[in-house]
Amino acid sequence: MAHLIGTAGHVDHGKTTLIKALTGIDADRLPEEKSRGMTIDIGFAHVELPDVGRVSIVDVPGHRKFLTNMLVGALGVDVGLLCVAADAGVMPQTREHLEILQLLPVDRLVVAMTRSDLVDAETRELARLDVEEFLTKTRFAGSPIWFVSAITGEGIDDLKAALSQALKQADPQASRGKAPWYLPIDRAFVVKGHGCVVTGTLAQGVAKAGDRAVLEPGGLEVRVRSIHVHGETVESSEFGRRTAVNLGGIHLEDVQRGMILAQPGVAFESAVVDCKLHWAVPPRHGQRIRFAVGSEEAIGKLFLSEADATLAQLRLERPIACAVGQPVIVRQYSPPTLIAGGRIVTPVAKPRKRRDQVIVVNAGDDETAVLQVIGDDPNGRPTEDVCRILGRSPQQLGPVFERLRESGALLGFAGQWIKSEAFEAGVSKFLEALGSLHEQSPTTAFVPREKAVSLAGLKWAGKPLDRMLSLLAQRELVAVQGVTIRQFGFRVQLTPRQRELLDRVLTTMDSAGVNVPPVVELAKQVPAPPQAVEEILKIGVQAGEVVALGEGIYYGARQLERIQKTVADAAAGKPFTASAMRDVLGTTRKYIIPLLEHMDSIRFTLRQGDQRVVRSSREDA
Ligand SMILES: Nc1nc2c(ncn2[C@@H]2O[C@H](COP(=O)(O)OP(=O)(O)OP(=O)(O)O)[C@@H](O)[C@H]2O)c(=O)[nH]1
Ligand SMILES: [Mg+2]
Repeated sequence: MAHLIGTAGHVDHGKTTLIKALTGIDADRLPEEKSRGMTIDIGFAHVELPDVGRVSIVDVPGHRKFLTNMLVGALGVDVGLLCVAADAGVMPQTREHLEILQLLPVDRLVVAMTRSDLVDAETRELARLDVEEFLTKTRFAGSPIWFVSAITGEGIDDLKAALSQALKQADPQASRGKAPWYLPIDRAFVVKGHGCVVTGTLAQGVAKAGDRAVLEPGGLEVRVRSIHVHGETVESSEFGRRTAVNLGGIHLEDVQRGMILAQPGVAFESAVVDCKLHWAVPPRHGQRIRFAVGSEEAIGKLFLSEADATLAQLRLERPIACAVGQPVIVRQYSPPTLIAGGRIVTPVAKPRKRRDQVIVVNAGDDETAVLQVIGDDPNGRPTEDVCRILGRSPQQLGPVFERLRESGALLGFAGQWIKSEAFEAGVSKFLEALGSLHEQSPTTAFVPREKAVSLAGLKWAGKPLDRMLSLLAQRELVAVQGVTIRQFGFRVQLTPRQRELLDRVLTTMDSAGVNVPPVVELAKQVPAPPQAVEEILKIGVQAGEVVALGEGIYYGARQLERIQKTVADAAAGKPFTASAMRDVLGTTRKYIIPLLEHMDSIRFTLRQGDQRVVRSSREDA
C-alpha cells in the first residue's frame, strides 16, 4: 500500500482549506502564508482514513511563482489530490500541475471539486464535464471526482473513502519497502534540548532509531537519535511517510534543504546524472535546464543520447545529492516551462557523448542487474563502475558479486568482473593473437604480454591481467616470465641453418669448459661471423638452450647444469667461498662471480656473507 497523498491545483482553488476540512490541520504554517492567505512553501498534515489508517498529506502552493516548491512536494507523492474550484474550472496551474503528476511515478488521482457550496447544480455539471474532458487526454482518465465543500462539509467523507481506495490500489513497488532508506530533506531546524531535526518524506525503505546514516552532499556521518512521525516518537518509519529525524553529532549549519539523509551507500553527491525521461515537449541537445530532484533544484545542461531517445544526461553546475530510481522533473531554464519527468538511472554518471552506447538497467533483482551492467564485454567492468551505474555501494553489492562468482556466472580478477562465457571468448582471442605473434617471430619464445592483449583487441591490463595470466598458466595455456608470455606448448623454431650453427656454437663452448671465450673469440673458433654467433646465442637463449649470464658470458644450458653438478659435488653440503670454488673449477674471477650470482638468482645456491651453500632441493621447492 502507498502512503503519501499530495495536493495539486491552481492558486486559490481551496487546497489548504480542504486539507483542514479533512484533517483539522492548517498546512499553512508560515506567518506570511497566513497573512496573504496563500501557500508559499509545502505544508503537511495527516489524516486517519477508513481501512488504511494514518497517512501523510503534503500540501503544495498553487501560485506559479512557487512552482519550485510545488515540485518539492510532488516528487514523492503516491496519490494525487487534484483540487479544482467548482466555481472556476480548469485553470493554467491545474494543467501544469497535472502534467507534472503525469510525468512522475504518481499512481492514482482523486479529484476534489472544491468550493461547491458557491455554485448551483447546472454550474456543477458544467465544471464536472470540463474536468472529465481534461482528464481524458491524460493517463488519469476516469479518476473519481467528488464535489466537496469545506463550509458545509459536503463530500468530505466520500473523498476520504475515495482516497483510501486509491491508496490501496496504488502500486508502491514491493521493492521500495525492502530497499535501503533515504530521506530528501525539506526542512532542518533545532529543537531546544534535542538538537538538530530534519524532515522529509521517506522515499524508500524503513528508517530506525539508532541507524547510522550519511548526509549528502558532503558525506558527513551522523546517527539517527530518534524518529518522529505525525508528532509522535516512533521506533521506525517507512517509505511514503512524512518523517522527522533527530540527528546526533551535527550542527544546524551542516544541514539544509536539498540534502539527502540516507543509509551509507544509498545517496550520492553528483553533478552528472543519467535519467530515463518522458518528454512533455521535444528536448534540445545541450539546452540549459532546471533539474528538480528530491527537495533540490539545480541548473545544468541536457545531453541527449542517440542510442536511446528516453535517456538523457544532466550535467549540473554544482553537485547535488541523489539516489538511483529517484523521481525527477526537468524544466527549461527560462521561462521555466516543463520539459520532462522521469527517474534517475545512474546517479554518478560519466560524461558521455551523444553517440556513446549507454547501459540502462531495468532488471528486477540485484544479480540480474549486475550481470546486465557487466554485459558480454570480454574486458568486463571494475567493481566501482558497476556500483556507479547501479547507484549502489561496494558494500551493498559485495555479497551479490560473491554469489555470482560462486554460481560460476562471473569471474573476478582483482576487482575486474567478467561474465564467464565472455572471458572464455576473450581467452580464445588472446591465445589466437599470441599464436600469431609466435608465428611472426618463431625464434622469440616470450613476447610482451601487452602486445598479445592489444593484438587480440582486448583492454586487459594491470593487476587484473596478472591474475588472468596466472589462471591461464594454471590451466597450462600460457607460460609467464615477468611481463612476457608464451603459449604453453610453444618452442622456438630454428631453421636447419640456425640449428646447425647453434649446434656448432654449443660444441665449441662445451669444449672450452668453464672458461668460455668472449663472443669474438668464440666466433673465430666456430668459425662464423661474430654477428651471426651473437644472434644465434640470443635465439639459443629464447629456445632455452643457452643461458646468458650478462657481461657477454654465455653457457650452453646443459653445460651450465654440469657446472652446477660439479659445484654441488665439491661443496658436499658445506659452505664454500668464491675463491675456493674458482680453484675447483679451474677458472678466474671473471667467470666465477657471474656464475655464482647466476646460481644465487635461480636459487641453486644461497649466499651467506662471503660464503655460499648449495640449497637442498627441498628448500628449493
Ligand atoms: N465558500 C468556500 N470557500 C472556500 C472553500 N474552500 C476554500 N475556500 C476559499 O478559497 C480561498 C482559497 O483557499 P485556499 O485553501 O487558501 O486555496 P489554496 O488552493 O490553498 O491556495 P494556494 O495554496 O495559494 O494555491 C480562501 O479564501 C478560502 O476561504 C469552500 O469549500 N467554500
Ligand atoms: Mg494553499
